[in-house]
Amino acid sequence: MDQNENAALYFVDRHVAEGRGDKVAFREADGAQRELTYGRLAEESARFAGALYRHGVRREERIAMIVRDQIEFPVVFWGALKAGAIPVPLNTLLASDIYEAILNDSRASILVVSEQLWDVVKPAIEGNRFLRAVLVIDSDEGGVPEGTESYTEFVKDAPQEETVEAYGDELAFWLYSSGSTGVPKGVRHVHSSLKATADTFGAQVLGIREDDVVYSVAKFFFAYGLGNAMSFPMSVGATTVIFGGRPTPDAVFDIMKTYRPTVFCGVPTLFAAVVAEQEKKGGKPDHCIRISTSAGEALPRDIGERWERLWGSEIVDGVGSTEMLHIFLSNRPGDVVYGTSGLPVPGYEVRLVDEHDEDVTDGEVGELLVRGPSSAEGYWNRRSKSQSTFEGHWTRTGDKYERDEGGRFVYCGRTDDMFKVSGIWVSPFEVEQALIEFPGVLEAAVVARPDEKDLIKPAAYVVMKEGAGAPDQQALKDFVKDKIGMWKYPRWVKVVEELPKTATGKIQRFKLRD
Ligand code: 3SK
Repeated sequence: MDQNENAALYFVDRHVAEGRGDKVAFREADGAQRELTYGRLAEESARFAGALYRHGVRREERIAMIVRDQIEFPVVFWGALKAGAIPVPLNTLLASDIYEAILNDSRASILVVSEQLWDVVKPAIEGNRFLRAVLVIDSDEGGVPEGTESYTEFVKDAPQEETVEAYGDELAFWLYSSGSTGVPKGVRHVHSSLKATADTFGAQVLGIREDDVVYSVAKFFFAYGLGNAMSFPMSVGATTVIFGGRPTPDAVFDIMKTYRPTVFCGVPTLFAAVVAEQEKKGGKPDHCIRISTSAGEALPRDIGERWERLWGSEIVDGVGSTEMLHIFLSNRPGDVVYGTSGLPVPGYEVRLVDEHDEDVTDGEVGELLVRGPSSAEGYWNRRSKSQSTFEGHWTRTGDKYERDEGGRFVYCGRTDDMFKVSGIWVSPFEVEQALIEFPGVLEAAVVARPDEKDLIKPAAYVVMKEGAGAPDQQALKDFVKDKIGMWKYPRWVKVVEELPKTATGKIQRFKLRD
């Protein structure tokens, strides 16, 4: 790809010119189980671009998408890019009031919604002054809610438009990030960033190939899912299996058996649940996965090791961010050290700095800063937050890390999750890792809490594996004490049904502190 071209030329149109028109790009594993070839994607996205023009949509107008993982997602996303409009995929699990805030913030003029999500979206658009059309992706049964238009009718008979010229540095799409603190910010990405992540993590870490079949439990609306399931496979003409439903362990086993993915992209909570389920069933899973990736939250060592024993292939754990579009620090296939986030991805540089912005030495904890070709242009309408996050070429991640003797990066927690006990820093992540090694514990989250003398101590929330009863509190505390040190053990342990998490699986510890 010319660094100065519309990303849709490289990711979509090129495949037809290179003879991959009949190859399946996307295969649905649920719903109507449709397939979309590269050729049809090129045509249908050009038709969506034509329908946008016919409707009077101009360049840079925002096209909000509240669209499940289904084949219309890539059609709308690439169609908007072809027209020079800005697709804004939104998390499909949000509440009405958050949709209302985001739709107003983005001033999107078109909204595309999956019909299954209409009930939660409806109240969000009632007072909206910016939307000129709401398109509901309808099934064959026909009939869309009052005040909306049928997506099928919107694109019907529209001319297929040529992909508009665009600069690599030109804005292409936005993603809304709620981070681990919950306030969504519009993160603005440029055309060249999609190829930058495909050329770095996609090609040089994952080694994505044309004959791969990818399944990502992280959905398209997420930066992690967008790379895994869209730009990486589309950079080489591979196939993606898409599943709109909730990725339960049973659904994942079924997809592995039926659709035979070779690349599996998960998050730690899901890996933990799938491993626990496989251990309960006994035997080995039926699959042909050659490599798996994990992100969203550091992967506990124990989960990585148990997975590898059962699946016979590695999980490459890494860290990325919505601001950097994908993973910039990662383990490498054949050189995985579980419990670490590995090394910088080729093309990216990282630094660890103290509170005075001085580089820390190996073994000391510092904030992780990253520099690389896919950083966002900034946040929409958040000047001060943009200035404090994007410092010239460097982007602040808000993650605390230390570099071990081997030069690998070890996650210590979010900047605002770390706390001191008896004057010594405690990483909630380290305590959580120790807790999940205790028999019966599936997941854990640790936060700071003042004791009766108003001194800060760790408090733990644990989710137990199915069928495991409540843990023996004293045994659990002693276990953590022995593993990681006297002062770090949780003084309080509460068993809960589930932990509050972002859509990528990051634990929202601030909700537990509240
Ligand atoms: O959280 C992560 O590690 C991540 C990875 C890739 C893309 C986006 C994110 C947030």
